[in-house]
Amino acid sequence: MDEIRLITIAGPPSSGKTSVILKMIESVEGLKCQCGVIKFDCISSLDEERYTQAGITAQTGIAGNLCPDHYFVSNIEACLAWAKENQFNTLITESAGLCNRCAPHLKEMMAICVLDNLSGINTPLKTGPMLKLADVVVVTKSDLVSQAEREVFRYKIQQVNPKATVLFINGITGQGADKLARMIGLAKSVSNAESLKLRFSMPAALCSYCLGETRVGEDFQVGLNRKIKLS
Ligand SMILES: Nc1nc2c(ncn2[C@@H]2O[C@H](COP(=O)(O)OP(=O)(O)OP(=O)(O)O)[C@@H](O)[C@H]2O)c(=O)[nH]1
Ligand SMILES: [Zn+2]
Ligand SMILES: [Zn+2]
Repeated sequence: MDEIRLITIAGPPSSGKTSVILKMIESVEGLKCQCGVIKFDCISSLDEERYTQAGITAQTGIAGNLCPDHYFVSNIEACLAWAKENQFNTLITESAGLCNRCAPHLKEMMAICVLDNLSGINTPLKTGPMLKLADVVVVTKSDLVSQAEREVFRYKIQQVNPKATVLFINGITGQGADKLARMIGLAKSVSNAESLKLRFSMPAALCSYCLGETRVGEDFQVGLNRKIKLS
């Protein structure tokens, strides 16, 4: 059975995911023709065009009003089948990571989180399992901050995820992308989606508001909800 190296890349909007993926693919000889990228987003995305312009086969999945990671997990099997049909040996998924509580990361499969060094030093502390459970954390836009800010950011990442390898990559020049390329060379492959498991169970979201309720009062709140404690 064909094996596919599946790599999940997640990070906040505009953190530099596409830039890093493009530079990484370019730095591995022959990868361009052997890999496919699928972008998961909520509302719209122009990433597919950027990949296509770079000669990379890409697709887009728009989650609409669903959490993009819930949408991801219900579609990853079809994405693997697509990659097989195209005879790729590598499938990269790029997720918007809008809801910081979910993560598309899968057990055994290489998991990468991309964070923007400009986003504030406490961003790592506010980022959930997509950072905490990543194997590699890529920090972009460090060209725009001081050495001290780079080191503080690295320290904050390590507080949340001490095991991850932290790589500083410039998404514009590609500086540092070769290190990531070497790491993906070690990534494991999978032959079918049935054996895959999420690293983290998705948070429950099942209440009247998920089903379209717009009225605010308590009488309209059915299902899972939690009340704020005010002192
Ligand atoms: N200065 C600087 N700019 C960067 C770097 N990496 C990315 N950018 C810029 O940041 C912006 C967003 O980069 P993208 O690669 O589109 O980010 P993304 O995470 O893929 O964005 P979405 O998929 O739309 O969420 C672009 O204008 C990039 O040129 C970097 O290392 N340094
Ligand atoms: Zn992108
Ligand atoms: Zn979510």
